[in-house]
Amino acid sequence: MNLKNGWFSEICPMWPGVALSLEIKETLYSGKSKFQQIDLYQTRHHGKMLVLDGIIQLTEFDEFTYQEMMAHLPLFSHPEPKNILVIGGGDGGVLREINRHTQVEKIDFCEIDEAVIAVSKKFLPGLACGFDDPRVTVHIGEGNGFVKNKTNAYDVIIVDSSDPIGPGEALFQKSFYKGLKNALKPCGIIATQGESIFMHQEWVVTLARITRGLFPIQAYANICVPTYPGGSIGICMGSLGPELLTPARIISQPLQDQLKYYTTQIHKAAFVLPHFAQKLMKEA
Ligand code: SPM
Repeated sequence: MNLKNGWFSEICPMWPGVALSLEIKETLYSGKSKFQQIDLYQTRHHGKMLVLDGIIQLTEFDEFTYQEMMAHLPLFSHPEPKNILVIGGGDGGVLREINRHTQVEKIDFCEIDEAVIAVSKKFLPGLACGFDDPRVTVHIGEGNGFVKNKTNAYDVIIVDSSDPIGPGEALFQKSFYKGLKNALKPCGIIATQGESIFMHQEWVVTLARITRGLFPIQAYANICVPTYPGGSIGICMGSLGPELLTPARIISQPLQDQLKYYTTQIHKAAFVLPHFAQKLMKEA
């Protein structure tokens, strides 16, 4: 049980010996879907918090950092992103960010667990606000199977997965990445949840190896997320054409005014890694 004396503690074998605890005011929802345990808490100091199988997916306090970077890094790296696929991220936060791009024409959104979408629509309207955009088509099902049937279809694919335990596991396999590559148009870009350079070096290396084996351009970007273990998480990116380290397009002022984290400078800075992480990437 990770709820005790009014505190939620995130305890997971993927980051042994450390637990992030947040003070809880109220449990707003707790239920088991076909795939996982879903809990939605009102915390005392970090807004609402979505937890899947005991692992923090987001808090309203800092969700913008992850959602903005997962969406805007790949979209601004691409010169003309029109067709987008999102796998996972049933809370809708990444979708909210993609929808801000007016040149995007079509978004396929594939989520395995429709209960996550339903709970998010009910309790996190600030995140799950983009599902009704006419450009969005929601597909309920497994991401791996979905991409297998797609060829030459997308400019950008974003995989907003949970960790590689439970329903997210299949999204960390080489066969899945092969499917992503095949589903991309010739100059396409992928961005996937890339785990933490502090807490999950094996996964960071595994993903770097997989993407390097498949894509001519590969990079890892680091994002600050105070409520994820170690305080940061990465984005593993692969490109069939466009450079990733500097944006292909400069953000307009009206769009910049809507954002809290992403800027052109942050885009470039996210790829500048500490020395140990640079070495890790070199060895990968
Ligand atoms: N749209 C937000 C969904 C979050 N998806 C990523 C969640 C990762 C949770 N674990 C972070 C711990 C680092 N392994």
